Amino acid sequence: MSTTVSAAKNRVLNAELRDRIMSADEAAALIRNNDHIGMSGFTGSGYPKEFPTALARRMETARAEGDPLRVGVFTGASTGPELDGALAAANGMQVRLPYQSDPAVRKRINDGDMEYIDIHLSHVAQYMEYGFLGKLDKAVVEVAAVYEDGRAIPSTSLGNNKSWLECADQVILEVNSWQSIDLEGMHDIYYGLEAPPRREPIPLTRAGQRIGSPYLHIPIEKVVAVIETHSPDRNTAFKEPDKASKQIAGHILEFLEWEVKKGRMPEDLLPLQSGVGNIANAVLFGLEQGKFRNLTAYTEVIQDGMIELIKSGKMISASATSFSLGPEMIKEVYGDLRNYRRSIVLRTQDISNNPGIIRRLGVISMNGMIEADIYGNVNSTHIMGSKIMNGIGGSGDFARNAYLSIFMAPSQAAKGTISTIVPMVSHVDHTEHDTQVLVTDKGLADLRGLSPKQRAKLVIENCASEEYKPLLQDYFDRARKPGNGQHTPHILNEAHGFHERYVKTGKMLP
Ligand code: 0RQ
Repeated sequence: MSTTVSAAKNRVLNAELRDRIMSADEAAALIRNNDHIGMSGFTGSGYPKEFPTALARRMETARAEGDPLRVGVFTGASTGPELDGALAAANGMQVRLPYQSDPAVRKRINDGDMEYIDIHLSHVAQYMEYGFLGKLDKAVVEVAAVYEDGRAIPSTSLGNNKSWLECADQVILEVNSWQSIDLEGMHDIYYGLEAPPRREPIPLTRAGQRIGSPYLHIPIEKVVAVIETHSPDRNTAFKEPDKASKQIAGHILEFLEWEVKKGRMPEDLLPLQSGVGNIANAVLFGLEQGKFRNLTAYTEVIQDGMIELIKSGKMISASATSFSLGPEMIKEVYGDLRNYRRSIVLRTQDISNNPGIIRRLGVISMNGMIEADIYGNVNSTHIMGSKIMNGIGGSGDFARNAYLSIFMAPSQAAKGTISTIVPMVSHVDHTEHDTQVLVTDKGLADLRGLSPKQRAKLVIENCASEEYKPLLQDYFDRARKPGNGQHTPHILNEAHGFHERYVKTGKMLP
């Protein structure tokens, strides 16, 4: 490379791209009704900030003029308020995939204002490439800088950016000077993933290994707009772990120690995957205080708890597709990326969440859940069977393929009006076949090698809260009455009785 970005005055070193610099409003004017747009962004990191806000403004104006402008928005995962929040407020999304966690988007979906396609994160790129998602009209991707030869230093998440750039008809770049150029060298973008039957094995055998390029290749000829921005990533702060989260973390740590003692895992464990949410973060903080050393992570997001593990030297390498840090941790980590890029590698999400690699590495997967049933089926996504919470995200990529798959939740939700252990889940994301360990604040149930009835006994005994235990036991006892199927006993007209009662009375207890 001839000029380094640090030596240059600006972040757009390619002359052709410099000629295409324009305002976010001018770029938003290039969007047509019904366009499908692939945007960067994974949690509150690396998403375009000025373009979607300008697009939302244009949508409001278009509506006032009776000329609707609505688009399909595809991303890596959830994003920030300037993207999901702004477009939902303008009711400007016809369809959204593959994951969201914004309250305004959630409301639009649950009110029926827009469609939501909730798919495994590892599937998105191939769905796009094979044409199942229709045509991709635009890619809108945030990068930290672009060199004269079209190589870009990616931003703080990679998600599906490589696929959006390859599949879209036209590309809009946000070049964000708020992002540190010390991100250069942190990413690993694998350009060797061909479609079957040409697909060769991905040559990745260690969590922290680099197998690709640190740069995204920008197709200069497709770029129709470059927007220069200086806007921060936005993630909400993690809550201090509460009592239930600490208890869950304690049960998991004790269990992992037991697995090591039994010789089923090495002393430095296996690569960790930790899901979204406060409980997952609490487990990472628990590991920081525990005795395990030389830990690695093969996961989706680098959270605060993982940074603490790296800082204390307990974690030696972490692979993910995105940072997902609270505001204080953002300041600390983004200010010291030269140091962190020695132990952190960011990949595209078809590699960070690749089922084959997860199985190969033997990942320990830990994900939050909404509810589980007595047989081990898990609902990660729906409230009372029909309202979406966030989405399946990467939980399925990891849970089915992990060496050890753990699901966790407090035993009660919504001030005790809800039991998270129920007779039959109101929606299934992870089947009983994929759930190996269930954990609540009450305890842990190791379901490996057990039949459905044996699992139910253990789940009721170890995971249910005291208030709901007798109700679950009574259901299970009556379900086993002669004449009922004795493999996975259920009383069909009562299986969702807890949920029905909650919908009618506001509590699952009679
Ligand atoms: O509601 O926010 O109004 O207080 O759900 O619950 O206990 O704070 O749990 O933040 O860990 O999130 C499953 C949603 C858990 C998350 C889920 C209510 C509860 C509260 C949140 P409030 P908590 P967490 C890879 C992994 C799917 C994606 C995934 C998730 C709110 O973990 O989205 O795993 N997982 N990705 O009160 C009704 C119940 C409830 C309930 C909890 N049974 N019924 N409401 N709540 N249980 C990473 C990525 O993919 C990026």
